[in-house]
Amino acid sequence: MTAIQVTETTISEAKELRDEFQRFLREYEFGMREVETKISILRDEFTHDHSYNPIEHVKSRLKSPDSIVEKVARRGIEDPDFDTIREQITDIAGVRVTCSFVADVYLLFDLLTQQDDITVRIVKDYIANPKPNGYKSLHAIIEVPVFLSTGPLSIPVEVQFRTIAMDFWASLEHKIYYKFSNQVPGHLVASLSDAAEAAAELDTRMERLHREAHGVARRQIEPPSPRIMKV
Ligand code: 0O2
Repeated sequence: MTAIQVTETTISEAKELRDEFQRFLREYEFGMREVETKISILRDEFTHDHSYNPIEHVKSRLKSPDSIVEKVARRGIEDPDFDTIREQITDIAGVRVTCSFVADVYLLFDLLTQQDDITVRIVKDYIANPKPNGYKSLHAIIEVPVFLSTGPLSIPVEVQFRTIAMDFWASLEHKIYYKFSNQVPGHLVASLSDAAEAAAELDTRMERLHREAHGVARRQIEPPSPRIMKV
């Protein structure tokens, strides 16, 4: 084994890298906070002005350094520097918005993505087109401006919109895949697929029930036009 010589220079280089990495992550944390504020303003406005809260809960996370490194390797990015990671890995900051009903998922998506300072980079509609395993969610990579003392930055944030039923399914599926280290037995894969259908059926029934109970008036809250095309 080759011995690594620890010199004053290597220590100071390591410290510099650590500081740069922390600064890099902080930019994403700021972007995430901007998105959280936007969602929380929408939630408060809905609660006060429409006497209805379409958001059940909001969860945010910054990708861990290990998980960033793992994704860089999985994507085959060679000699990665901060600029390449910024360009290629767009889910370092993530916000998950869990809504009551599917209609609310799209409403919230529209209300957020149509704000003037937001740029939509990618939309993946896994509700209209679920993944083969049954995964459903509406994903958007958006860019939000962050104003620092050094000037403005445009930070990508992945926002996932889903219903409570979709969230319940995704979190159980995630735990099962983790437990079996991605080698899930066939019968469990089939059960998960059945459960995804049951969750979708529950979403439909609950939304119908809700509309019957409250009428359709609430649906008249329309986002500002034009609507953004979903892919
Ligand atoms: P975490 O810890 O939630 O952040 P990728 O799979 O990331 O290489 P891409 O195109 O970036 O490719 O991903 P995509 O399809 O937009 O989805 C990424 C995120 O969506 C995942 O993040 C999960 O949060 C969620 N997701 C996507 N597919 C599934 C699925 O089949 N089951 C569950 N439970 N979640 C899913 P991370 O980074 O994997 O994890």
